[in-house]
Amino acid sequence: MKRYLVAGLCLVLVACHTASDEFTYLDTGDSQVAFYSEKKALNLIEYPNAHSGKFVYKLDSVNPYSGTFYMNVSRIFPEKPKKALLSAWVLSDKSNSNLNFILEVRDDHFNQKEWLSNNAMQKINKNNEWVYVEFEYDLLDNQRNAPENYLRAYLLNNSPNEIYVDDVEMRFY
Ligand SMILES: [Ca+2]
Repeated sequence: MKRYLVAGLCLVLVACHTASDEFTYLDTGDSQVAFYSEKKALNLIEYPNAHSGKFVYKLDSVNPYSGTFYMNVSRIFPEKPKKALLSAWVLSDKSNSNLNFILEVRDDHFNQKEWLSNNAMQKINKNNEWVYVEFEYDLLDNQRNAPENYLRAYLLNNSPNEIYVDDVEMRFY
């Protein structure tokens, strides 16, 4: 158990170059394949019905955030990405939950330029089953893809109910 926890908490950036014009960053919560994060995630838990592997993020009122993607635009992509797609697999009681997908645009002094929030509950049509949810962001708007910018992306549970999240992915193209 402890060995798995250590592996799960070892947050290492892994980029997957899936096509000539696309970069993907995947956080399975399970091993070295995880987002870069400025701090350790305290809410990775072993879950019998994980979407992948053994670990998922448990978002509740104590730890409402998933792992955070956080990267300078100039490092994300060889050329300026035009769009970003934030996706995840979500398991919740849809009637009582409030999950948001967040993209922040920050400058090189960590000042927030934009905070973009999308409510995912309209896309979650099953109770307590894994559902795939995605939101696309236009990075050409407001010069979000300027090389000096930083992008932060994560999921935020705004309800007191437990929501489980697995395989959070940021894709740029
Ligand atoms: Ca997993």
